Amino acid sequence: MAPETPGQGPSGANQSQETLSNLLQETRRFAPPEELAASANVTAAAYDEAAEDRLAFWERAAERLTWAKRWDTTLEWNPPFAKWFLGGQLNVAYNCVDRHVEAGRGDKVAYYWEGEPEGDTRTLTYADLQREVNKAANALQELGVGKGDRVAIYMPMIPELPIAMLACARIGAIHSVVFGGFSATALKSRIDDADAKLVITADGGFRRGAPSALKPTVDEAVAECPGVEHVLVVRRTGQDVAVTPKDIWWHDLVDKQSDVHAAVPHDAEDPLYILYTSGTTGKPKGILHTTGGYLTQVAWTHHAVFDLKPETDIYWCTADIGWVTGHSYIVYGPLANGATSVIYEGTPDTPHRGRFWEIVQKYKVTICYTAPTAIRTFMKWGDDIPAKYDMSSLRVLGSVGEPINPEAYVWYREHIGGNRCPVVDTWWQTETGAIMISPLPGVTATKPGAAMRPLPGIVADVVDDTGASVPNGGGGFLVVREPWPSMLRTIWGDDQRYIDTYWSRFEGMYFPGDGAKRDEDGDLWLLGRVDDVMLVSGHNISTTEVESALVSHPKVAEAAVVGATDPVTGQAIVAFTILRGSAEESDDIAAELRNHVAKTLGPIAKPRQILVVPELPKTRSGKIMRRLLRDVAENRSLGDVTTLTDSSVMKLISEKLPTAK
Ligand code: 6R9
Repeated sequence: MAPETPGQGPSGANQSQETLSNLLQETRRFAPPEELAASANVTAAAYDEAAEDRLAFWERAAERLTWAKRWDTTLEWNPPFAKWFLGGQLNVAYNCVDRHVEAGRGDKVAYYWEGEPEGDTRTLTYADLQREVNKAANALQELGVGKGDRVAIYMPMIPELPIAMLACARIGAIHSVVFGGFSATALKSRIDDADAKLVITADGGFRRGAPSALKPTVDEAVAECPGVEHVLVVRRTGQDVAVTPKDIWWHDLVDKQSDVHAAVPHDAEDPLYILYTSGTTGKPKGILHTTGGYLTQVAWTHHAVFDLKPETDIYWCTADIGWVTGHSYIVYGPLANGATSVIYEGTPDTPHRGRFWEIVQKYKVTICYTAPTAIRTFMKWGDDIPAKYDMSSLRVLGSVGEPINPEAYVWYREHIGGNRCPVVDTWWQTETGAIMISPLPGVTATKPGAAMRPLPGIVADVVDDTGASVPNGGGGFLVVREPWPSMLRTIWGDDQRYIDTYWSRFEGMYFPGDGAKRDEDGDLWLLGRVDDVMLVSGHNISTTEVESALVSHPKVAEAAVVGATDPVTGQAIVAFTILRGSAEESDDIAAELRNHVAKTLGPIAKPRQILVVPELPKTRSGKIMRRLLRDVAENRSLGDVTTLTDSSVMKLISEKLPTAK
């Protein structure tokens, strides 16, 4: 989630190095496996090279791409507006598809697509992808879509989704992918804001074993968007759909097109896409990414952070393409690197709770990139489920989306990675476009729960509320001090909001809205959104640390912690916990967990109240919505719940709280 009003949370403004908790003692270390380190794509030298000459480092990363015209200026920086590789020209789709075919790798698989219904699969080689993207690009042009036009894409996780994105990129149209779980209102506001002239969708997708319609939502949204000229519809589920005069079937239009299409080069700073952040309040922010710098950093980070060996690796990122993780690490990064990826349409529990591990076994996945929310769910379901599958192919594991609790990290390492695979905890945002802070799997001795160091070429820091760097052992606000190639260029149509949201809290620094601490070794630990920090008896305590302490108890799978107003302490800690599969709820569990937190973190962090709940409220991208839990804990009526995955969860939780009605 993106910062709405950074530093304006209940205690965010007070957060500083003196008062931020620095309580969690984590001593486990995991050195990189020797074999991986010996043949790693990127070694420790990269840090020195980038430190010596950052721009030269990014130039070398850009040289991994194929440019139609080399740039003249590596970086033009008029703070806070950056232009990278100015004067350079390239085509993103050519880089992601054609150049691999031209290099004789047309028969290499780009995507193994696994539909949710078992046995419903497709395999697309790079040559297949080239034909499909070309046909789609020709179709878009037949519909009058041209360079700079906006195309809204609202689709399930089917191959036509990346194909549609690449077709836009090829012709220079700007795509705006809207996650398929969003409502008609959310879709409409995004179509409106971007002023899209085309919407690409499907009749529906499969969700938890049944077809789930998308088209009616599009109809409802488009009815109020007069600027939309056409709706291009993929037939996926075959369910009955109403047909409006704007509708065109994908198979009627795209299938008949020529599979040849000349990719014209675009300027490095031409827009590639808009992606709206899942902001919880206010108008969604259209994060704008451009062409050359974005592709440079997503491709390099995918190569470096996952140690991707395109010839032998089978890479699987479990995110939805509707989020930035899917844009950068299912579509653009992996394809630019010529990777073979798995795309899975469905949910992890359909038709059974071992589906993910069955997919790993089936495709012999070597690199798996998923989110803490999923990992904690798997912990809750029990160790015996992954144990049934052969996952010996795995060699690198990644995590993204939220701070990963050390215990979840260790569980992931052990039960999924067989204690053999490095786990890379990757910090970044929709706004940053690509990974910013992460271990390198062949270099870094990792600490569970720490994102460790800014990647080579990234200058991040932790500062106090005056903007001064904190020393080792201190905590405060995460900032980025220098522009980076894949940074957002602005908020679509609103430069002022871009300045206000990200560049106004600290002079000359990008403020992502997250708290962090730098440990005694100088390694970084992300502490969640500063708006979530709690102020208890004058101490700033991060929700992340208390949650991690709770998850370190063998009976707890997942925890969410909030600060509720308290007459004595200012705020008091209220914890919502989900127990592991095998743990029984008992009367004394609350006391046991409170004591466990006090023992692990110190008495100041002891929750006032602990509730065992069946579920936690999550955004559609899987992040815990603490704001709603604060409402429950403070006995208020709930705020905006429209971004919740499942609004019935809040009722279940309220019922558990003795003081809440
Ligand atoms: C990629 C993505 C961004 C926010 C970010 C932060 C949280 C993401 C994290 C992490 C701790 C990590 N976040 N990765 N926090 N450790 N490894 O998730 O983008 O949806 O824009 O969310 O997610 O709070 O500011 P986005």
